[in-house]
Amino acid sequence: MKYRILFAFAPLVLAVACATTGPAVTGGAETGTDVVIDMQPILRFAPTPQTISLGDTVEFRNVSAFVHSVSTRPATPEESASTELPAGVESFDSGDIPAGGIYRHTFTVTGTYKYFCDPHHGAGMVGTIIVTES
Ligand SMILES: [Cu+2]
Repeated sequence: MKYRILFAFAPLVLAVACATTGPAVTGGAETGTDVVIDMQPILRFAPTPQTISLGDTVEFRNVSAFVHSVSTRPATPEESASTELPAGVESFDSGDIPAGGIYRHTFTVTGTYKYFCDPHHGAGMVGTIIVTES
C-alpha cells in the first residue's frame, strides 16, 4: 500500500521537477562547438563573462522553459546600452529560441561582445563574450 501511493505520485513529482528545471537539451554539444553558454530558468546567461579564442563557435543552449534570444540588435536606448561589438562586426540576432533549443554563432573578430536576451533584457538578462587571439 505504501508503495502504491509512491507510484501514484511519481508522475506528479516528475512534472514538478521538469517545471522547475526546464527541459533537458538532448544530446551533447553539436560537432564543432567550442564553448557552451546556458540560457537559464533564472533569466541569466551562464557563464558570463566568457573568454573564448578567435574562431570559436559558441552554442547557446536554452535549458529553461522560457523563450530566450541572443541579440546584438538593440531596439531601445536601454538595449543599446547593453550592446557592444568590435568595430566593423555585423550585428547578429538569434530570434526566438524555444525551450530546449540551441543557437550557434562563430566569432571571427577579436574584441568584446555584449549581447542581451530580447524578451528578458528588462530582467537583466545580458552577457559578455571576450574573443582573444588563440
Ligand atoms: Cu531570456
